[in-house]
Amino acid sequence: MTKRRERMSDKVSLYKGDITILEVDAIVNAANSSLLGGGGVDGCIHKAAGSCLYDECHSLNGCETGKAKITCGYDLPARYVIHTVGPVARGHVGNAETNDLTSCYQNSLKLVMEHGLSTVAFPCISTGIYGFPNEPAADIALNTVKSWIEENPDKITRVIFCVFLETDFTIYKKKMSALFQGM
Ligand code: AR6
Repeated sequence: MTKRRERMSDKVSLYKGDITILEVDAIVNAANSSLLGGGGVDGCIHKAAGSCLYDECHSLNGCETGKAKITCGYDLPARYVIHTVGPVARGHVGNAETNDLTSCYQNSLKLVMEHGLSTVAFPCISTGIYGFPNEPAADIALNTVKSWIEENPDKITRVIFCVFLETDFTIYKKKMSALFQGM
């Protein structure tokens, strides 16, 4: 049987399951540009956080692709939600999709740092309804976070990659053990 939690290093870990139960400083939401909720992980986060999250999101005037905005976590165990908007890839990975997905991770981590937070959990942004292929999306997520940790070694205590599907768990586990050894 596959283990559902992997601690790859002091700084990163892999968890398979529902992001809304994680007791971390911030969870990241794979939102759409309206920030007013939707399906997938976005729907789960809004449902678990309650209607105050919708009200705060409503005041933010949306969010562009690749950018990120932060709100309180309300009824979630997480203190904050960082809402980022991934590219709509529909199976295509070109420069625009790659750059936008990279920006999602970078801009989310920038908010983590600006708010002095130390633990953050990411879902597999864009790989569900937005159709970004899983393997290249994992490469972008992992390499962007790795670079960020290397550039900001004192700024964060833990990044959790929260996957939902067995296929992502397998992809992340393999890539993470190669990429984060000794970190
Ligand atoms: N916890 C963690 N991951 C989850 C959860 C959960 N509770 N539920 C789903 N996932 P998606 P996108 C995984 O579709 O592709 C929404 O309608 C899911 O298995 O949520 O960025 C928004 O409003 C997948 O691995 O996000 C946008 O319109 C990953 O989360 C659009 O979908 C992302 O899948 C965004 O699409």
